[in-house]
Amino acid sequence: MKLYIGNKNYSSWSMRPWVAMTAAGIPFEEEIIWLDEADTAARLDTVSPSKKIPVLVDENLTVWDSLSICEYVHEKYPALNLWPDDKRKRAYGRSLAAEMHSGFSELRQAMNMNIRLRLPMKNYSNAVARDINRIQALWTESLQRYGGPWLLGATFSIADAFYAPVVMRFQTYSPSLNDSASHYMQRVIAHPAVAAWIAAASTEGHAISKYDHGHPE
Ligand SMILES: N[C@@H](CCC(=O)N[C@@H](CS)C(=O)NCC(=O)O)C(=O)O
Repeated sequence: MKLYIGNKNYSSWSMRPWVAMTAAGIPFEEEIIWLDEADTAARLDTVSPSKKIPVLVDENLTVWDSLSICEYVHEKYPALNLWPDDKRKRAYGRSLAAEMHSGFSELRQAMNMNIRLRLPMKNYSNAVARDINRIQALWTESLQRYGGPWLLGATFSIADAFYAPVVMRFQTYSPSLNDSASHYMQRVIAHPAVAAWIAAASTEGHAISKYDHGHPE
């Protein structure tokens, strides 16, 4: 399988399946399509039906969109527990991932992912504060419900992979968080799959200057 991704420093959507697959030990090749460069559109055109990454190619099958890629690899490797066996726990985990996938647009705009940047943000809108509070509440509730250290308990799942880019954003912009959320963040940052992504992001170059001084919108 080959996973096409964007810059590790900026591409929050790419981070999700890459981290989920790496954490589960699924073998895959990766190819980076550098964003915001002269040939980006042409390269996206050749691999991605949606002209966006991430895209997974498995022989003659193309799977696009971060969530469907994670669901596909979970079905291909069910024994790796990217989702839990228990149907109710799995439904809860899918709710976490779906809420991230379709929500938090205020936070995503105001705090774009830029792993190399440190820019503590003193003021943000009420809408961004609501997103931060909601994420903090759902982390805290999940950790209490399943006992941690990950959102669904003992195994790092697709739900954790979906929130890993939020952890990167919180690391950059430093909103104040409760202890449970802060400790969860530290565990995510230290997870070997996330640490490998961060290390690559730190040295990959290909800076996009409009994103390198904070939030663009
Ligand atoms: N909902 C999609 C979003 C994918 C997306 O927006 N990808 C961005 C990069 S993070 C992209 O490919 N942008 C193309 C471009 O900037 O030219 C997913 O979950 O995969």
